[in-house]
Amino acid sequence: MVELSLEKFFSGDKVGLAKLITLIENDDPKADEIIHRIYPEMKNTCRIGFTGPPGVGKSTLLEKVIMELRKKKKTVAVVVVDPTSPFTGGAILGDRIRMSKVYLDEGVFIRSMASRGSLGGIADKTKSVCDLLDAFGFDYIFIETVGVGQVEIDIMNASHITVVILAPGAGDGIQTLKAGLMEIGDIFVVNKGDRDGADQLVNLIRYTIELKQEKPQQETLVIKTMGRKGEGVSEFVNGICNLCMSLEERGTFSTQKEAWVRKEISGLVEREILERFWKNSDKKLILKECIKDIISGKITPFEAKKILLKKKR
Ligand SMILES: Nc1nc2c(ncn2[C@@H]2O[C@H](COP(=O)(O)OP(=O)(O)OP(=O)(O)O)[C@@H](O)[C@H]2O)c(=O)[nH]1
Ligand SMILES: [Mg+2]
Repeated sequence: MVELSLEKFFSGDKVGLAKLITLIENDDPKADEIIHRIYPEMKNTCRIGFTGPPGVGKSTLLEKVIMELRKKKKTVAVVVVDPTSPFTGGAILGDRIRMSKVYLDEGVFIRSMASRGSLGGIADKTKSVCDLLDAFGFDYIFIETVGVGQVEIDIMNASHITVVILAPGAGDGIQTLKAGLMEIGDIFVVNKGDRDGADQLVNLIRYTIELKQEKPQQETLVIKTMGRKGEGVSEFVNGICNLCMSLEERGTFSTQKEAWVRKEISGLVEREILERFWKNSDKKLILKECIKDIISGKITPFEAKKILLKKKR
C-alpha cells in the first residue's frame, strides 16, 4: 500500500500524495520510511505561513493569492492547520467551500489538518507534510493557522516567511500585537480594508515595528487588502515573491534548513532517549518512591533526579 502510494507520488499523482499525508498524520509506523524516500527529492521550496486571529480573512486572502500565482503559472500547495479548535470537525469541508474557486485547479493542492483534540506533535507533523509537498514539486507552499499560541508559533517557525493577518475592529489588532505576533511577522496584512479603522491599524503596526526594530535590515511590508474584492492582493503577492527571492539570494534558506535539521534531530534524539528511559519499569517504580519521599520531606526533587539517573551496578 505504501509502495503503491510512493509510486504514485513520484509519478506526480496527487492521490499518492494525499495517501502519504494521511499516513504521516496518523503516525503510521511507515512514516519514517516515507520521509526517508522523499527526502532526497526536496528542493527547499519557499514555505509561507499565514497566521492571525479567527475570521480576519486568511482563507479568503489565500484563495486570491493562489489565483494570482496561478496566473503566473506557479503551482501552489496549502496546509490548513487548526490546532486551536478541536471542535471544528468541519474544517476540511469549510476550507473546500472557502477556497472553492481554486479547489479543483490541477496546479493547486489544499489539505486541512484538524488536530481533533490532540495537540501533541502537530507542529512536527505539519513540517513533515510540508516536506512531502516540497518533494512533490510545488512552487509555493502555504500554511494557514489560527491564533497566537505556542503551537502556532512552532508551526510558523517552520516557515521561511511569516505573514501576520489582522483586521480592524473588536480590538483584535491591539490584542494580537500584544500577544507576540509582532515578533514573528515578516509581512503584515491589514485585511477588511473596507472597514473603519483599517488605516489606523496600518499606522499602529508601522509605528510598533519602528519602535521594535533596532537595526532595520529591510523594510517590513505592511499592506492593506480587501480579501473579498481582491484589492491589494497583487501588491501582497509581489511582496511575498520578492521576499522569497531575496531570502534565497542571501542564502537564508540554506541557513534556515541547517537550523531546522539541527532542531529536528535534537527533537528526535530527545524523544527517543526519554522513551527508552521511562520504558524501563524500574525507573517508574523509583519515581513513585521518590515522589512519596519528596512529599514526606525526606528528599528534594534534586536528590530524586540523582537517584533516577544513577546507573545500575
Ligand atoms: N468586510 C470584509 N469581509 C471580508 C474580507 N475578506 C474576508 N472577509 C470575510 O470575513 C469572513 C472570514 O473570512 P475567512 O477567510 O474565512 O477568515 P479566516 O481568517 O480564514 O477564518 P478562520 O480560518 O476561521 O480563522 C468571511 O465571511 C469573509 O467573507 C474583506 O476584505 N472585507
Ligand atoms: Mg481560514
